[in-house]
Amino acid sequence: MSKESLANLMTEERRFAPPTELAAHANITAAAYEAADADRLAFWAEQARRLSWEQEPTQTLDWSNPPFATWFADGRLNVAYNCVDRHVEAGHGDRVAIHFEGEPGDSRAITYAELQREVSRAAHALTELGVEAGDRVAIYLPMIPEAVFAMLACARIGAPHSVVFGGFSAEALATRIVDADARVVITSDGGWRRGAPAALKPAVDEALTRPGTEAVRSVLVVRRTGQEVPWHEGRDVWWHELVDRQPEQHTPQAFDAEHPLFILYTSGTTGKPKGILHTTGGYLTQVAYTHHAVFDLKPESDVYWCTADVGWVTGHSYIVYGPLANGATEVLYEGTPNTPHNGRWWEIVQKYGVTLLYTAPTAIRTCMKWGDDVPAGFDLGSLRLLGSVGEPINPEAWIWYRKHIGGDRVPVVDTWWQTETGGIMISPLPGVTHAKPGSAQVPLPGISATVVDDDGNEVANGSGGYLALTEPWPSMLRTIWGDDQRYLDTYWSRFPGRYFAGDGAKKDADGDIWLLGRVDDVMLVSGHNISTTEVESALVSHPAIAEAAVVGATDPQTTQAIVAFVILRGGAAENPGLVDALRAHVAKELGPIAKPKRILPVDELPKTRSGKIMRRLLRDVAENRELGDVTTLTDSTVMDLIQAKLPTAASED
Ligand code: 6R9
Repeated sequence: MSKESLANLMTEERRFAPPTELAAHANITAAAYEAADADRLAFWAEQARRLSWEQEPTQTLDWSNPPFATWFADGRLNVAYNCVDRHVEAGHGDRVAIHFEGEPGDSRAITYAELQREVSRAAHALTELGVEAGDRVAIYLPMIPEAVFAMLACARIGAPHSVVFGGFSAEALATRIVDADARVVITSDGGWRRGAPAALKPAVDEALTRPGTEAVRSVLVVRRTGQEVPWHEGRDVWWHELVDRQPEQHTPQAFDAEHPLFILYTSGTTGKPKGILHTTGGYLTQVAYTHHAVFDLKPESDVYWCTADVGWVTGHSYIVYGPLANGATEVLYEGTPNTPHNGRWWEIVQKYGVTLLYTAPTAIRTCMKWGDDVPAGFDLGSLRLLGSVGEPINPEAWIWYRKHIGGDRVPVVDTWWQTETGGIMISPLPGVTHAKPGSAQVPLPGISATVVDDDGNEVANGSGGYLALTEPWPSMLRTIWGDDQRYLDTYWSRFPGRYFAGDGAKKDADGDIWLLGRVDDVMLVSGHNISTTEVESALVSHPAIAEAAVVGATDPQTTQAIVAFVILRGGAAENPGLVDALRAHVAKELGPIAKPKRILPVDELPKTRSGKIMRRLLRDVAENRELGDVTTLTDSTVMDLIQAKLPTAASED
């Protein structure tokens, strides 16, 4: 039996140097690593000066009561002032903050001066509804500008927001409203999705019939689609009636650096969702710094676009707080990538001259499936940097992204982080790092991470194990809302003194970090712990495969057997020899131990709204079990299609 916590099977030889031009003018050079290594806390104290404080902090980290940290605790600031007003005061009121692109093709350019007026009015409106500092506000909106206004208005008055994905059900919304004890819900009649209005307000009405939601006094409703909405007199208020009549000026009040900014729920594998709590000073410092460093943002000339939903942490940190704190001009898009055609995203890049694009591997692999000719039909010459987040990006998808979207000239940065970490933790720096396809590579300056084995010992280069964060960081979660014990148990008890991220990882021969998927998904095959990521990457490196998901299914001979679900690339045909060819290909790439026992071509894979593959459900299918909880699935019909494929599944020994 192998004692390895996680096998290291894949090697990658390709390297990409930073483009000379980018490196010559990069926001961050290798000196940042040296500065942070010399004095980590002084480094972060320096980054905190990127913000405007009403009272500059003299304290940096207080770690006297681990794992409960405070950062910059005696500083006072207003987050909305930092993201909006200070740019107007600096003379950038005419700069576009947000280029909004609606799914039906409507658009709106919002300057920083307008953003200031919108946020100010919304802040007054919330105050009129009785919201005070510390009260929680639930936000359940599509990707429209009011989502950003609402979040910043909450921040402005010190009312922590809890944004709930517009795609979540009334049940999920109710659970989150109850847990956070929200006082106000901000929603809309609906949003545009795949060419049609999709209602949101009825889900709020239903959620508010559930016990425990009685504290909700008001529902503020944005009119987006114009569809019919059920109305509760005395509780429901139209945004355009209440907000639009408020004064345009609002004086932001400073709050303590540890004042709560938001709660964001992560589903977790079991039990009730965890309310991840983030506070203000440390969070804003790290998201502003990392956005500046990793995306090399030049606010005067760049057009930045993060395709995430605001209901996901990526939307919080890299649509709202990081970019706006840095005075960026950014795109906000309401709809899906294939409405009305598969090239919609590339049309948007061309229209706005997007220079920095941040998206998820799931989207990249979907574009691979649609075919190279789709992006080739647009001028993507404005792009100068591409980012990836959310899942491991398979080397082949990384290469495709660089080549077909980035014209084989722009750097790709693979950024690892979590809702819990608040900001990016492990990522190349575009002007410094020699990039390796598929690897997030190194902790950012000021961040300490490593890979450990079952006993908590750091693994040698070339070995796999568990990702652990070894020092506190400014944008770390402060606790799980209302459940300090769960915070301790979930993150800090597996390796005492260190944060356990729940991800498998390895260090390659150079010491670079590769993320290998959630530890819950690791497969045990004949005594070897094999990561889903490596087998999936090997499958995706075959020219016929766009996307793959593998799971370990109980097997009498080998403990678990590898079962792979694959999506073919545009143009590739399902043929009788394909399954054999794929098995041989994986054996060649990773060794015979990693050869899938069964391979099933499918049309879609089950994913969460943030695009992560739900392997748990595929395991249920592979083991012929009834499906578990499907409520966080984007599209539940996907599972019916997969199950319908089963009888024809090829199975070899
Ligand atoms: C930002 C975000 C966190 C989990 C994380 C890991 C996976 C995110 C990744 C990545 C490999 C990357 N993950 N980025 N895995 N490489 N670059 O996604 O937050 O929704 O909380 O998910 O996502 O498994 O632990 P969240």
